[in-house]
Amino acid sequence: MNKIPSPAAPLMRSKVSTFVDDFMAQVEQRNPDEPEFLQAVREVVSSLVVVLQKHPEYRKANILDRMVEPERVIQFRVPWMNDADEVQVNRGLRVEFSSAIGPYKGGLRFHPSVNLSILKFLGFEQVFKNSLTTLPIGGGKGGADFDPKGKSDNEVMRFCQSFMSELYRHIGPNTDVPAGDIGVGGREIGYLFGQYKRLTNEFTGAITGKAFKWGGSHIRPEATGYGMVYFAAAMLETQGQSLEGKTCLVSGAGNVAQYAVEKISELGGKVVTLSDTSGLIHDPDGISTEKLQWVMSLKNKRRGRIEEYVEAFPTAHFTGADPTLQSNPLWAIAADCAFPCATQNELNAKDAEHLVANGVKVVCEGANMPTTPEAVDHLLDAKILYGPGKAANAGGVAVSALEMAQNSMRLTWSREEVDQRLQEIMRSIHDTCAEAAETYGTPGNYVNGANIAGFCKVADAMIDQGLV
Ligand code: NDP
Ligand code: 2IT
Repeated sequence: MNKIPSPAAPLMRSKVSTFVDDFMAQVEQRNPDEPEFLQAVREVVSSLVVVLQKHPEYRKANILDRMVEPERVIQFRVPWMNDADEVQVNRGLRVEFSSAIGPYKGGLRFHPSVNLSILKFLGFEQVFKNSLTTLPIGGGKGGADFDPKGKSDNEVMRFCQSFMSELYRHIGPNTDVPAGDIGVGGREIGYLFGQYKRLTNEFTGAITGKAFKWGGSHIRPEATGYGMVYFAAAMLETQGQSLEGKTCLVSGAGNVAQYAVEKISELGGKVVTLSDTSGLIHDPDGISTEKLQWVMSLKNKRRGRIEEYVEAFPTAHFTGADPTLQSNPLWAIAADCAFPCATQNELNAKDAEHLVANGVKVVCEGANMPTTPEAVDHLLDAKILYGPGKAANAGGVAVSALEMAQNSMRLTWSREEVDQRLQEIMRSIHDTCAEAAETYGTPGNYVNGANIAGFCKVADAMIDQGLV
């Protein structure tokens, strides 16, 4: 355990960073080659020094060292046959990070980039996020380095069935409850649940994101995007503002981005961008309801590229993705609000400079850790309203927990009821983060607020439950 700066001493920036550096040196030594995980841990630990100073009980129980170690990591082989009758092998993983406040809960990601570092960063973030939701869920994350892009429905089904043939023994409605994430949407959840049910001979809420007709919850598909917009609206409200009339940038074109566009438009904002791995579209007229329906059909049914948008709507422009560029042209478009909804580290320091120079008021994260640490510092220094993903995108997992509750009761709530609960939860997360930031001396800093409030609940539960 590292030495925390004494509570009696004034909390100098240099002492904080010495503690963080020493702590991170240990974490790095134990987890080499896990840059995303180390990035996520560093951010959280940097927020927590003030809490550890005030709470000797957390130091005595060595909570921080315990929290950065997942309770369990499962890795398995996923063999499957493609349409050409060729044997394929992928790697499956489930990181069961913390069950301090409830069953492990978090999504599955199918993407070629998936590895232990990425799933540990996502699982670690999930612990704090789930704690903030007010609901009894622990944290986990899983997935595979499988790329659903370009695969037939039958190939995706065979992959999902093979993946679940191992995962089923580790999950359950009171143990670990997976859901979707990048590359895992309604189609994949259907195949995964079908195989789970077949193997266990039980119809239970062991997976969320199910279709409404067979055990899902209203508003779960919408929840992450809607929740993020509710969070942004709450941040704006603290400055007497709203989304009405605001020009907004949204990145991504998947589940989170789509419903972010829908809710921003409903609240009077104008979304002018979307993107995918092929590049970005800029539609200065705004993405109307009709255009959004077209994007949903493109992405969720035809599974095409965002580039096709400009053929359907010629007033828009397409810019192809260029990995040699040092910044993303999407974030250089002048706007009032920015909503990164694609993937981690998609908004860097240069991008943040562009946003600030263009007078952005809000940056609110639908994706997990989309903003690099340098970019976050830049936004905070510029006093931009910045909503970190673990708070702002918690609406998805919150409605997953409401799906679990409905499954346990064998009842379903109406759209209105679930949306009402989602709005209350996002409001509560916002207020909790704002209060924690204020209590610990950094008013308006939602990063510190989210990390501190998320941490304290889990830490208290760990102390109550003893050394397990
Ligand atoms: P989807 O798979 O539905 O969509 C992801 C979108 O981001 C796609 O447009 C995809 O492009 C793009 N994208 C993915 N990876 C990259 C990359 N490396 N570079 C550029 N673009 C990329 O995923 P979701 O919308 O569900 O997830 C988006 C983000 O939101 C993720 O960070 C996820 O962890 C987070 N999140 C999701 C929640 C949920 O409920 N689904 C809840 C909370 C957070 P393409 O179409 O070309 O693949
Ligand atoms: O990152 C996330 O919060 C999700 N992908 C949703 C997890 C869930 O269990 O609904």
